[in-house]
Amino acid sequence: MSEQNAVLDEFMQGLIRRNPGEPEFHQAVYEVAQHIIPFTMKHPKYEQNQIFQRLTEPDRIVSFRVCWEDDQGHVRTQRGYRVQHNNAIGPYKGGIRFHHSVTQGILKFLAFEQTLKNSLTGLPMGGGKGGSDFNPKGKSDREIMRFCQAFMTELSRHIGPFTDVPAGDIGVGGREISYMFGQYKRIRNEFTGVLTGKGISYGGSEIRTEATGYGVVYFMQDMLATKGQTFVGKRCLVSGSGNVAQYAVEKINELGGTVVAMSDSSGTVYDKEGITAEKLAHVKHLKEVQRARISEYLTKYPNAEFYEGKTPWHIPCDLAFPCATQNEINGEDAAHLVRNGCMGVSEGANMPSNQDAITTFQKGGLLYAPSKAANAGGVAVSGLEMTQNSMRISWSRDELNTRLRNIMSDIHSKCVQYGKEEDGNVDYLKGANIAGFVKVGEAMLAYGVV
Ligand code: NDP
Ligand code: 2IT
Repeated sequence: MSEQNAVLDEFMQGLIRRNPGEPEFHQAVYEVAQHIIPFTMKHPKYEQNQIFQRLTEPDRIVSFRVCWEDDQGHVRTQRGYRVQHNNAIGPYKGGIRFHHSVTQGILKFLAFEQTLKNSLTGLPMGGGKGGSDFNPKGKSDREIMRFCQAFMTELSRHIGPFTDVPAGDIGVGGREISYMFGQYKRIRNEFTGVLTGKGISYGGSEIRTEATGYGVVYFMQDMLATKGQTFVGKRCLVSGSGNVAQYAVEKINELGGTVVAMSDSSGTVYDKEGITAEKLAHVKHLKEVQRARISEYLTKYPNAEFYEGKTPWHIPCDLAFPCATQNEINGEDAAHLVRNGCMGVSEGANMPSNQDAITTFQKGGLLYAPSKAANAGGVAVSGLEMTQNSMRISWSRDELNTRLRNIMSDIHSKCVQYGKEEDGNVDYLKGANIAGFVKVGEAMLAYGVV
């Protein structure tokens, strides 16, 4: 074993021992450590000051009970969390997830990734993540409101516009942010930019809703340009049908690509004629208004097919956009994509590809954009929402879209700067990890031992 591998191995063994039962956190740290450990061995100031070790230990984690009453008058109890991971370069910033699968380990992986992602945006934001094991599926609007209010009643004592600024994630969209913002305002008697993703008329930003999905596609556009290619005529798979997926599809269509699949946790819709703007409007209605399953797509468009319980990755495509959840692409799925001629993957979801899948993409020579780079557009526009709130102004859609486009290109350039290999290929994962780490690491060094 090389010295680097021995150090990496020892580091990971210690991390796993200190964080038992948190496989997603181990996976996220390994993905970064494989590049940062060798990097810090070449730059001893980071190693001597234990910068990476410190970066893998969250600043703090709060967990709290959330009690609420359902429509039948039954008392329900959930667990809420906020992982305040690192505030070296700005207030903690990151989404809130409501999903039955939420655990402390999942939020630790997300908060760790968020710290590096936020660093890549170039904006002054630290990393955090929160959420609850509350399952929003099948809940009435009033139940959602009561849960959001109960959750914020407790969370409000830990956040603030200069401390920690949460936003949306899985199960938390405009509706939930509004209920939480309303409750914060009521408890604190302050109208302040404490959450992002707010409605436009009460402190929200244009383009925030679209930003993650658009950014994922802009990043792919930049990767394709390095090969002299564009979206025109490319067949694309998009998993998920929530916020990120919807706006990824919208932008792919605008750039001349054809999306042939979308999905949710019940299965995949395959529409070989393409999910056009008109069909996408129907998906948005199904998901945002009716809160229905994706299989309902076939009621209006019977020429499509529905694969129950399946992900989209067996369908032939040129480009793939995982926009649902972590570990939704395994090694076998990745092998299908490579065999079927897929040339690029841009990750909308956080850590959607497992380690086997990433190895398969990289060996297959695909353009592979890891989530911390590709989906950073969402939090970037959240950062711009914070700026607008502080300045008490609102920028136009065009202004914000231009800023988002430039931020995604800057992130692409940073990945190339730190990830270009001797053969000319770009290892975007390595580039994103090192570029994200260096900015946070320099700030931590400046603060001394804290
Ligand atoms: P939404 O709640 O709007 O949509 C989530 C979508 O993913 C739904 O279609 C959902 O299906 C599907 N999904 C969720 N969990 C699973 C699962 N376990 N198996 C299969 N499908 C699943 O969330 P977002 O679109 O906001 O988030 C999607 C991903 O993007 C997440 O990984 C999130 O962390 C990431 N992300 C989000 C950002 C944002 O700005 N919102 C920013 C950056 C990253 P179903 O309805 O059936 O559960
Ligand atoms: O994973 C993410 O980057 C988000 N869920 C968005 C976070 C934010 O603060 O906008």
